[in-house]
Amino acid sequence: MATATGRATAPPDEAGLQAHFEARISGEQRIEPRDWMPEGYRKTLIRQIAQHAHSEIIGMQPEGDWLTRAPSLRRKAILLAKVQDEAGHGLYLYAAAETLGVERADLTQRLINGRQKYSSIFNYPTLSFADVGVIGWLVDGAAICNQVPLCRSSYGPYARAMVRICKEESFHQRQGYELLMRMMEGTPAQREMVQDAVDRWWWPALMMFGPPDAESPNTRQSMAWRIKRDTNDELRQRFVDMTVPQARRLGVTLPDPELRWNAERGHHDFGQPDWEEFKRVIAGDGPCNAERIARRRAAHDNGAWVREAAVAHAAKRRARTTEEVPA
Ligand code: FAQ
Repeated sequence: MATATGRATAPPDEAGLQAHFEARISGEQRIEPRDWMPEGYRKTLIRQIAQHAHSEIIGMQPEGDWLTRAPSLRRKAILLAKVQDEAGHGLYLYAAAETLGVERADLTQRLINGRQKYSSIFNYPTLSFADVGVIGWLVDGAAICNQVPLCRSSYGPYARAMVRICKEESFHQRQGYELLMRMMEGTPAQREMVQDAVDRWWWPALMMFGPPDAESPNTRQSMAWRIKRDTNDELRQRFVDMTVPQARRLGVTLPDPELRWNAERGHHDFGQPDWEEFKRVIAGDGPCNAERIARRRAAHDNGAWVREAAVAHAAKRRARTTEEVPA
């Protein structure tokens, strides 16, 4: 390394790099792909971003199941656009993960082989069209609550991907809420469908934020590195506070007898999800885990010819460009 005076200096040692990294984090400066970073930081980011990307892709399935059964052309077009957006989110996130030195193909293998997780929420079935609305309202609502702070995550490519994703998730949430408003203006049977969907999705939506802080092995370090900006419990509380007035306006009951306003805390008190169920679902034993992974594996296998064709096409273009360059 050379100084302004042209005198050579020794490259910084590990302790110097670590100190520089920490100063950037505490100064709210972004870490970029070519910056030095501790191995644990890189691994944590790969784990979280890959899990997030897998969630977006697997998350296409529960709503995708209703594409052929949407009740009108308008609802079908909206749902199709939303499901396609989720594919796009997956791609931004895989691209962000690749800046950390992993390959998307490898991450996909890890998902299919069960070595990497995806969000617990997508292991529940969509039993009626009201589920499409409730996924938009509650699942995208929880996703926004969790992801808006990630726009300030310390890793540049992740934070920038999140900005775009959050804008689209916000549209998703509104379309879900609007769908439910329309159903609630409909027949008693439609209102019952909405309430039934809320009853089934409420607790799994609360689980999306992860285990309670006291049982979250990653939160403390991820907060110190400013990958995460809030704890799991803080975000869960924010989501409950945000959702209660929306439920009231919609005319549905949230299925929690302990849910009430606590004036002293300035927040709602609420009950705990069944954390044993959460553990089972993330260990692979939820209602739809096997089905979701089998479908993902089949899609991957069926798409092999597309990947091979794309590689062959790229090689052909490269060869043509090389031929065109004068010697
Ligand atoms: N499901 O120590 P923590 C969406 C795992 S996208 C499965 O608290 P951390 C859009 C966790 O990985 C939804 N596993 O972990 C959409 C860790 O396991 P590991 C996805 C979970 O990372 C809408 C262990 O438990 N969003 O919905 C879950 O600090 C509609 C211990 O947990 C993101 O991924 C869970 N719910 O905090 C798409 C957001 N919770 O890896 C389609 C980014 C925890 O050590 C339709 N991620 N685990 O073996 C995050 O914010 C964090 O990773 C948390 C977990 C908050 C999810």
